[in-house]
Amino acid sequence: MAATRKTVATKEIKPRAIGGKPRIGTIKRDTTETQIALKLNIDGTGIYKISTGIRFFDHMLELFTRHGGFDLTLACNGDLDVDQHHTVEDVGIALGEAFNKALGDKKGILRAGYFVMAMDETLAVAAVDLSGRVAYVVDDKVKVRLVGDFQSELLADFFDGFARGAKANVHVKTMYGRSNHHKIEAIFKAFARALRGACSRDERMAEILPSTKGLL
Ligand SMILES: [Mn+2]
Repeated sequence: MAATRKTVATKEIKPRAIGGKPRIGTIKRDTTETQIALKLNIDGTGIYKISTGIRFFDHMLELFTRHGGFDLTLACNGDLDVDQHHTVEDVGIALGEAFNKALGDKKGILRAGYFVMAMDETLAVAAVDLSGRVAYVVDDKVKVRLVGDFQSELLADFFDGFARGAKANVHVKTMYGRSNHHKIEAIFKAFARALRGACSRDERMAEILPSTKGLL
């Protein structure tokens, strides 16, 4: 005889709104060297459409978007006939500016974040503080001039630009590794996840500025 099953009424649980509406930053930046159109949603799901003319750089920005849980639409038309410098630096600046704009007064965010990212034989760390101050340190241990089609020395210029645009402190470091592709990729993944943490909303401190200075 089959047991009679009682239907138990459960209370309807409403999904809790975590922290309000998505934070979006739109940037249009035109110079004689680069033309950039960018739309960032910090509270995204990793959706991207990215075109810089440098395929390896696109690859890095795509995985940055996915690992950060952001949404990013970015088109850059730069003077790649000169070299990649202006394109990479200006994309860094515009992306940083988009974060700064999207975060607004920075109330109720964690503000600082860090991550240690393993990628096969490579380990990279990143630390970010959305402090309102500008500084960057890049130690990538890349030994070659080109990784794919990307001029590897420009990694530092990207983070320099980002730190200026976002008014942030950004430190990224490859601890060890063999593959130069992995060294740069692990840095971008660690950076994305550190930044994701820094941008995260802190419900308990929702109305509080995460600084004793009164301004970020
Ligand atoms: Mn890769």
